[in-house]
Amino acid sequence: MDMIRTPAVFSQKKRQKRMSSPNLSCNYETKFNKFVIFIMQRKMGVTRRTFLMELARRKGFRVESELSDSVTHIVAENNSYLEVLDWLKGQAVGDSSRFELLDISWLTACMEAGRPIDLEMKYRLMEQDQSPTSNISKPEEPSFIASKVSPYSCQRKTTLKNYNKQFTDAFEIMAESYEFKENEIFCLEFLRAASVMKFLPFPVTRMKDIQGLPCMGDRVRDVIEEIIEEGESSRAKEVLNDERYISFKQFTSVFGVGVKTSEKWYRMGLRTLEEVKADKTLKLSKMQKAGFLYYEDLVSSVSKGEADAVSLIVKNTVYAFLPDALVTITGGFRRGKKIGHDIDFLITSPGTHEDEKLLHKVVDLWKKQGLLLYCDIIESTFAKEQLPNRDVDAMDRFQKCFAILKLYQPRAESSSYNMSEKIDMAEVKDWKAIRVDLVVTPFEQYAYALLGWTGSRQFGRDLRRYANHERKMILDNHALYDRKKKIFLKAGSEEEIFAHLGLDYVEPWERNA
Ligand code: DCT
Ligand code: MG
Repeated sequence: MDMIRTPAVFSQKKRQKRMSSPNLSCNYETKFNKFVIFIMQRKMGVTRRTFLMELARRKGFRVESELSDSVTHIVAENNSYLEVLDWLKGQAVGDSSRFELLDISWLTACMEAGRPIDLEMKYRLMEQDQSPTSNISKPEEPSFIASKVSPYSCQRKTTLKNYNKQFTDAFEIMAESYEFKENEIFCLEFLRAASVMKFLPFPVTRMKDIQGLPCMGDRVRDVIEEIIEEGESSRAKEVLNDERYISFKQFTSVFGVGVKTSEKWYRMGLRTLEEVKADKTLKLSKMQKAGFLYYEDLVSSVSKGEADAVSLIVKNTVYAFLPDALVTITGGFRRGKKIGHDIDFLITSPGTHEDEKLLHKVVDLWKKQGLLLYCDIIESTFAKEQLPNRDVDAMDRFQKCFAILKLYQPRAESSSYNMSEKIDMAEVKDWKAIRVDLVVTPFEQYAYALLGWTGSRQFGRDLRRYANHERKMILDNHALYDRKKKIFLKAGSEEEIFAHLGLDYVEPWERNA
């Protein structure tokens, strides 16, 4: 999680991740060379055709804009076999039998699969097909009812499969620029819209596709409309070129630097990290100093393999002091993500005693072993019977440690090196700095902590909003309180918390809202 939160909508890691800004260009590598697609514009319209061509190219298919000699597959929408033949005649095509004539459903199936799909009968346009859409189901919209989509992401099972990245990338850029302006309302509006788009089981290609969906305000619709029509959002592009945005993006990519510090630096006339580093009058916090020192390592994402390696270190160290402890990886990795910006751990123990020394013992051992590059332990401020916090972005009160660990990485094969090269190898850095969050929770609060720390942030935010507005309950990472009955609801598992809230259970990998 991020340390500096104001208005606390994006995590530090997300900022770091997005340093390699999503570009909006359109030069794609062809992955499937065996055939060449041509998409008919007739009855489809230029906008949708352009969109589909772009989408297919992005997925690695060869698509021609003109009906050239190399074309092998013709794709049509709402046209019968005879209508397509008729149209081909008009194009002065002699032998139309050299083409595969296919319905658009074949192409959308390919897009969904991300690879060519077999030319099954149901996709072929054939003579007996007199009506344009007979026998053809539209796999892109399987009984999808927009008006039934919940405005709360905790009621939308959202996996990592995102059909609408083009839209959600633009929304997240917009949201971040509003976050930098501390405009929380507009920021959340775009984050909510991005979350809804991530849930859709099909790519949006026309305005009709978003009709009836929640969280689609005018500002959001304008961006969608422009992307459908122009292939990109001029507003998102403007943001990416905006001086203030570019500076804030750099500043907040440093561990320990949030919007407030960025604002201060920007007002001082600083624009780049080089300028910040060169300014000797600035007083950097201990955290920011570590952020600059390990900058390169920390902005590069953490892989699943690295997370597993760190997990082993954390478990072994914790078990050495507390053999019956429960150590669980949370955050994005628990949701099935393959990369992250830090690794989040929850530590608890079924025993009745609470050991506030545990975290100190763990970091002391790492210090002795030379594995600890930075650490900041925050003591618990939790008091019994304290009501849950209503602020959905508030930091919880667990004892925790924000650390940077040194993870040694296996060296490349060195047997073939001669002596002088071996000496050079000794100077090669063979470790990577990794951000690790350790959170210690009392056993009876573990389920709540696990639910909160698994995220995503949007999922957690909506869960708490849902509890408050739909159930008159207050939820945070410690507890659930029923305001009407004036009681705390105990839970030993995440399933029980969903049940208390009257919600269907959502698996961790379905919480990528
Ligand atoms: N969290 C929380 N309370 C906060 C802030 C965050 O409960 N005040 C939760 C939400 C997600 C989880 O902690 C982990 O946070 P991050 O590490 O920021 O997010 P992530 O999903 O793990 O993303 P990343 O892969 O970038 O680390
Ligand atoms: Mg994380």
